[in-house]
Amino acid sequence: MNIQNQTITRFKNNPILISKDVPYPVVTVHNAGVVKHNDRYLMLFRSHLRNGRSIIGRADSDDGFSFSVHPKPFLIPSTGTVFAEYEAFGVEDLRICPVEGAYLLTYSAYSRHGVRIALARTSDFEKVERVALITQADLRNVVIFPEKFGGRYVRLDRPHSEISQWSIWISYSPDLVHWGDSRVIMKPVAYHWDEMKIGPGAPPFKTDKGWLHIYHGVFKTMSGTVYRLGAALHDLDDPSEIIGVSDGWILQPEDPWEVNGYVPNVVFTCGAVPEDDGTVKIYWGGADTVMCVGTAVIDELVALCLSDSRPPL
Ligand code: BMA
Repeated sequence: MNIQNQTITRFKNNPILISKDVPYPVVTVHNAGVVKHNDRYLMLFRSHLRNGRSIIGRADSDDGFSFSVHPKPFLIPSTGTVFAEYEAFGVEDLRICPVEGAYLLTYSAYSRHGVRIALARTSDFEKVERVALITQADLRNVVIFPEKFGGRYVRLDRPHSEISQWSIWISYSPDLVHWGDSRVIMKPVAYHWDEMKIGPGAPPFKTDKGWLHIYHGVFKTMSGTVYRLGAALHDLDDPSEIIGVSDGWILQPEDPWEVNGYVPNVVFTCGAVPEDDGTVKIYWGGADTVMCVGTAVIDELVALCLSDSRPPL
């Protein structure tokens, strides 16, 4: 059942990855970053362990739909380093940001001190180097733009506040370690599908009309929250300027493995891969339990942002 015009075409064999595909014991496979590297699709997915804490695994694919999982986890909480204190409760929701010929990995580091973002770097998905903890708590969902602007790296992030709804902010850095000039650029809209909170989703990618950002939005109902996906278009030269935001969601939980699972009624993205043919593969976790993929026409997503825009703030 699809109750709106189909913006994203779900892959017919969803879900594409489940816990049984993983050769070590995990209970979920979800919220994965995905990138195309040397003509192969690289997926870094989150899994809950039976103790409720998360680690990151790796899966590879030739076509972006059929993935095989590596025998060992890709990233587990650090021990014996400055990161250890802040990753003790697990590592979650990793994004793969292609920047300057390498991949910047941003992930949520959970500990008794709250959740903050750690940054790691890899060039080959074999060797991973942790760079820095780049936020304080509580802050998650950081995606870094593929290009620098005015000589600075730029990220979207999502601090948490009791006063204002969870909103999307932008921050700048000369060196990837020190971030500042932060300001809010997009907020939830009252009595709208994303009225409870919004947050960065997949790292933004370039289109003719602007940087396209697939984000998540949350709505609170009498029987819990619903996580959906939306699209926002940022100015090519100044990504702090949002040109348009699709008024409606582009994906909502509908398949049984999105409606029911570890956390019901969730579609949550950490990765999208634009293709040369003008389509984009969007990857999402279903109900915090499985991984799914769908395709969309990039021009159609852009048109939704431009023709049917709601105010960003
Ligand atoms: C958010 C994050 C995501 C998760 C979502 C739905 O707050 O924790 O990792 O997918 O909730 O449970």
